[in-house]
Amino acid sequence: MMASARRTWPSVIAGIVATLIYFGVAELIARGLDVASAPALLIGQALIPLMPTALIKSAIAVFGTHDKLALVITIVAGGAVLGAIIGWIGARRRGLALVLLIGFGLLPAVVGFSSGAGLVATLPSLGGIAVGAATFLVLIRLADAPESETEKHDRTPARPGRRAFFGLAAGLSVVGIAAVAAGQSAATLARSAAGKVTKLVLPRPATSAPEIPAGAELDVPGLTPLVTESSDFYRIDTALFPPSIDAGTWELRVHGMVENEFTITMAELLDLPLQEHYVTLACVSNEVGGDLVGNAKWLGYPIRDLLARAKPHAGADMVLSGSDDGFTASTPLEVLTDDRAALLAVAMNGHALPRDHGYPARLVVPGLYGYVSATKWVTDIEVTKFAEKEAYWTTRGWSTHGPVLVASRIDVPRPGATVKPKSGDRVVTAGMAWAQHTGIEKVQVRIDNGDWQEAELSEELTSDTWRQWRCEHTGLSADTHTVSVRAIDLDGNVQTSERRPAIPGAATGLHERQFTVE
Ligand SMILES: Nc1nc2c(c(=O)[nH]1)N[C@H]1C(S)=C(S)[C@@H](COP(=O)(O)O)O[C@H]1N2
Ligand SMILES: [Mo]
Repeated sequence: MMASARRTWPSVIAGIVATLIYFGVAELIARGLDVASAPALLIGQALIPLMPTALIKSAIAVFGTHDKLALVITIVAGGAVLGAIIGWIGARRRGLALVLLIGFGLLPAVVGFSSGAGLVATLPSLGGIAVGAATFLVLIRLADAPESETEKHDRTPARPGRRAFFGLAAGLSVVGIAAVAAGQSAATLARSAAGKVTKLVLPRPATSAPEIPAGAELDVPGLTPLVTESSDFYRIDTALFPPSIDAGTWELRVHGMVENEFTITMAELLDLPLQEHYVTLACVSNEVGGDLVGNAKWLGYPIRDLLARAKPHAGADMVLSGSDDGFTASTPLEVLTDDRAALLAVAMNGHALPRDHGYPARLVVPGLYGYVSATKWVTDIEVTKFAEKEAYWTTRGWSTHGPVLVASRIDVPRPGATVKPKSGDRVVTAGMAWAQHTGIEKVQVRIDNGDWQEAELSEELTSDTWRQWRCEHTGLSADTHTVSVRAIDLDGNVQTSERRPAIPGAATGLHERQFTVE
């Protein structure tokens, strides 16, 4: 049986309003119960694993870096579109529409529950479903009512039922959106309040980082600074909101295949001799030329010494570190026990870790991508075997071992820039190169298809940090040119020009940029 347009539109509108009420009610319940399961965000989480694997990490990068408000708006708007479709179906098959409303409404409950938040995480969605489905039915009934009345009696032009329908639909939409907005603002306030608990008083480092030599920074306008400000440091989080942990109650448990299991509190950790190291951290999903890489001064306790206290059993070959948000990373045990500056860090650039970067404690391991080493909000260290346990990204198609590949990037000139040659006909190109824990041997730059030319390198801070490069070019025609760059590490690995996507083990290829000489 075909439904008429007169019945389709009210049903579509009822679907949209029911969805907004769903989000609104669920949001208020989430705030009331103080569970971190804002349904709109749980849906974001739910969608991530449904995306093609190659997209997942870039999606995470986008969610992690951009305003969460935009995400909430996108998801509520997307939900409303889905609600409209369900409403359209409902004009024909009301029962099916209800099943779909309930089914989609349950998604966040499933995500919340399976992320280990417990049954309480399902309550916001269940409440939202109940009120949302009731809204849908009431609106449909209201839309239906006047039609049958006008059919019974004369064709009266006044349709009080219709007016009531639109009035109620508009009113409830406003209520739903306002509830989401109120819930989100309350959550934001609660989070910033929670961030103010127990401020860490940092001890003086037992071993300080080296002074930055004058030659470690080249003077080129537009070139990335050697040390990245914490507020400019890239962010990758699988959790849409960073957990807020009180340093006063934080504990790290070290266990698994060890002789001596123990837990350590923040007070105990801060009492240990802490070391300060500059380490450049990079994300495996960084595109060629991308900016998911940064360099900071970290203060922390060597993981090697923590593990020495735990005494790993022979046969163990991996450390699975886990955090409060369900993220895990698998790091080769040998990397954590050799002499590199792998740290359980409590400070970044001289201050307690910002919440986004792992407050109150995180791991930082030179030479490995973040996803296999740099667990933020770390609370658990389990000594185990690669054959027995798998980490968060590894179960999603990324390689188990994540050593950093030699890489380089062009910062200057900006893409598509028009360049006026300096004194004489000199054009300057500049950028960054990194091969953490191996070190950069040289950087070579090429204009169009010319010969590779050796760039000037900034003085190395340590082999764990990136270096700046700068190159001068003369005799370039007043035309558009392409500059490319490649780095060679101290083991003699030449950065490959072969283009490969980021999954499973980092993108390769050379960074190129076009500019015009005036
Ligand atoms: N708990 C937790 N730790 C995490 C992640 C995460 O999503 N959750 N992302 C990892 C990834 S993929 C990277 S690249 C680094 C990024 O650290 P940053 O956000 O401080 O730059 O953190 C790692 N540690
Ligand atoms: Mo990453």
